[in-house]
Amino acid sequence: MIFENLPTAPRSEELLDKAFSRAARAGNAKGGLEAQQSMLTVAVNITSDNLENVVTAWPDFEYIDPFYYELADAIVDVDALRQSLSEVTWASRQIEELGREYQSKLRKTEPDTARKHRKQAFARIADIMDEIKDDLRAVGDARDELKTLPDIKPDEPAIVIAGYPNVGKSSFVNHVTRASNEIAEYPFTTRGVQIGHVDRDRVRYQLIDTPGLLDRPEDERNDIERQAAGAIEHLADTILFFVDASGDCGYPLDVQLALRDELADRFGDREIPVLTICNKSDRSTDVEADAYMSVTEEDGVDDALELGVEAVGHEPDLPSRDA
Ligand SMILES: Nc1nc2c(ncn2[C@@H]2O[C@H](COP(=O)(O)OP(=O)(O)O)[C@@H](O)[C@H]2O)c(=O)[nH]1
Ligand SMILES: [Mg+2]
Repeated sequence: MIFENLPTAPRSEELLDKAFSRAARAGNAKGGLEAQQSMLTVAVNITSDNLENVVTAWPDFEYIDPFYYELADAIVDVDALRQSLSEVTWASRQIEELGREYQSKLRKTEPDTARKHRKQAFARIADIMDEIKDDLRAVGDARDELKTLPDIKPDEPAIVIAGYPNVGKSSFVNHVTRASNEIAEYPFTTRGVQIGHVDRDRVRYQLIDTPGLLDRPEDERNDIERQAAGAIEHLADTILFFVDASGDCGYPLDVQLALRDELADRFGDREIPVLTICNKSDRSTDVEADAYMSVTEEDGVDDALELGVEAVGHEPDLPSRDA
């Protein structure tokens, strides 16, 4: 996952403390003018390098998969984040430039004057660090939040499981993926997202159960959920819409079918098939569906999965053995 390995962003004060204490040590090792010069070099390098590293660790939002972009944007304000990142870049360059300016002032001066210049340079570095204090904090917070995104791979074919609560979505994902199942938690739903994997003809398919996203009508979702559901549109290759014709799940069948039609409209525009899977066939099959199954009775489950896999219509681009 692209946000998984982002390093923590240092706080302004923290980075400044580190830079100045290393600078003091470097100064102690020498004397006179040279001490001032190496103090300046160390303080400039530590601050500007660390700031630069904060920024380069991030992927370029221009080029990331739209799925990740929208998902990230559901959790943090990506525009604001990019602005903060560019402020940090600005600060890094500003400090480098300041370093060059003061190094030339330190050339051929009395140690006392050099010391004054060096102190002035440190004060200006501290000012710059203070100016981007909030940006560094925002970048650090964004990193902490995005790090927890589940390991969904936009380039692997994805079968998204939708349907009202209690229709058997999790039971299905658990059943067909068994031990390979992982539970990840989206920050915008406390219920956890389950991602399972199945392999067919050397292609790995992701099965994604999305509680809170595709389990109720659009107008009942909050902004974050709506945006996250939008991200799913970039991801899904097929939607398996589960219905419980018995209504045991707590939602009447017509209400369930209305949600299915809403999704079919929306995903149909993107040519993503929405298949109706009647689960709990041990209770009722009284609905027109593409497949009937009972997860608990282990009846028809593999056929339903196979239907989803076929609907993906994925052209397997197998990794070349010579590569
Ligand atoms: N009778 C019956 N119950 C089922 C079937 N599949 C799941 N359930 C039950 O329905 C309930 C809700 O299942 P769950 O997988 O949590 O639904 P989800 O909310 O859609 O993820 C659980 O008690 C399951 O044991 C089935 O095929 N038949
Ligand atoms: Mg569930």
